[in-house]
Amino acid sequence: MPRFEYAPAPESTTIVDIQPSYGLFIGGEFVEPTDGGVMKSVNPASEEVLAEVAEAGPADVDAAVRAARSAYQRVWEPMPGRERAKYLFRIARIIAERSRELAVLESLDNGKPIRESRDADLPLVAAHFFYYAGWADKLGHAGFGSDPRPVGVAGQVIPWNFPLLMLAWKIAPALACGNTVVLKPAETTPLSALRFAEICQQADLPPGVVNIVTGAGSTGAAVVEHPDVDKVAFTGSTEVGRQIARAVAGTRKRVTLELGGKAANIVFEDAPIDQAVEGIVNGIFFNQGHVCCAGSRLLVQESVYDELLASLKRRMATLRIGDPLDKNTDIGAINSRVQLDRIRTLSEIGEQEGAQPWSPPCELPERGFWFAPTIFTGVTQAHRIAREEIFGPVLSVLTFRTPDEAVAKANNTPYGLSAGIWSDKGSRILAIADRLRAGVVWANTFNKFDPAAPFGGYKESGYGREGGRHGLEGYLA
Ligand code: TAP
Repeated sequence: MPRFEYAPAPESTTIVDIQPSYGLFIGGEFVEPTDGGVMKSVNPASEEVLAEVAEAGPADVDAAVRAARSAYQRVWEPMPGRERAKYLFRIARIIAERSRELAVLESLDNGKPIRESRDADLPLVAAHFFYYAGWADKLGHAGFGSDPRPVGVAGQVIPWNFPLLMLAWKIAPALACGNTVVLKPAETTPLSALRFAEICQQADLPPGVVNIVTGAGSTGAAVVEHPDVDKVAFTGSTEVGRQIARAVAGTRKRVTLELGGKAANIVFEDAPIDQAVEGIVNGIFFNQGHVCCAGSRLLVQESVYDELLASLKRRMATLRIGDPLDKNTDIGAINSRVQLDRIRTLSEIGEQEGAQPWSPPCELPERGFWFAPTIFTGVTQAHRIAREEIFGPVLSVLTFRTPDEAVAKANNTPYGLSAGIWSDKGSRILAIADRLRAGVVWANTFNKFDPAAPFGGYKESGYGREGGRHGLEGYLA
């Protein structure tokens, strides 16, 4: 099949003004850290330093929590929900207005393709604020009593894969319910959270309602362990989730954890194969596979295995890898060298354990962090690449013969965040979905998100739900 060559179509970066250095956002102002250090945020597609960012120490975190407590007591908790809603609507509108700038910044700092930051991340970020703005004056009708109260100060820690979207998932429901927040973005992707701080200023949000403390894991730990934090909300790895659960055990703190996943994407023989192939590609290569709910285990019914694999390989050969700011790019850069090393190590282990890797021929840029889209065949359930989260563009392919076998294999994982089912029969989809231990099950589609839909996991994928009416629960007393 002839392959189209695409002319470069780079998005301009002139819309984003990145300062050489940033302080911490505490009490409505950018301030220098008092006991912290400095770290650098790097563009993973070029390894160029984008900005220096403050690393908050315990005294800085303490100042942020104090600011949040004071704002909670003085203005935010006493404010009627309909007034809080106005601020949230204002933030949502500003995000929509500045979405191109935010999308470019997100792609620069994270490495994700502009097509995704522009068409997925940013619309969802704005939608989240709009959605929760709508709840702020209706909390008495949400099913949590006639006059539910906020919890207080929320300490929130987020990962690097969807920096601004994870911020929205955390901050929008917290504020709608009348809580104030101290949020720590990931070390490698702090810039969009700092831009969000500017948006809070632009929206005239009362000082101290939102505080952003940049830093590494120790800053996150200081937020989680601060005695005046009432609620901890964390998204990240299961390993750190465990540490956080231990840190808050025995305290009055509430906690919700959104952790890892190893989702099964199950293709039955009656599935529309071309559509399924699109869903498989979206399931594992969207955002370079840096997706907690990625469809990283493909389960194919044996009778259609050859046809599906041939079609999947043909489709993978058309994926374009490279400059995240090019509008034609499908797969961007891996977020950091550390993550690239992790993906490489697990892929090598996959080969050593006897699975066979395949990638389409593709040239990877010389600078930056890159990994070609890869599928492993000959994978068994015992292989580490079938059990552990790779968090990269690597798909493990397994087969099954009967629906029972598909369910047993899909559930054979310590995680339980998401799953996909591909079949022509609605009755089969419903019957299988009922038996899958996963928080979200997609049918004949994958990686679809909506602020009105709750999202969260079973087992080692965490507890609590974000999104929808359910997402209010963690922020109401
Ligand atoms: P983590 O290493 O867990 O980091 C997540 C956040 O926690 C980062 O901000 C990190 O700071 C901070 N952190 C690290 N150690 C900490 C500690 N001891 N106490 C408090 N905070 C600490 O995860 P990651 O590598 O950034 O993200 C990938 C993982 O997140 C994957 O496993 C993925 O599945 C999961 N994830 C889950 C979801 C949902 S919704 N379930 C969504 C996205 C990602 P640093 O950045 O400085 O390390």
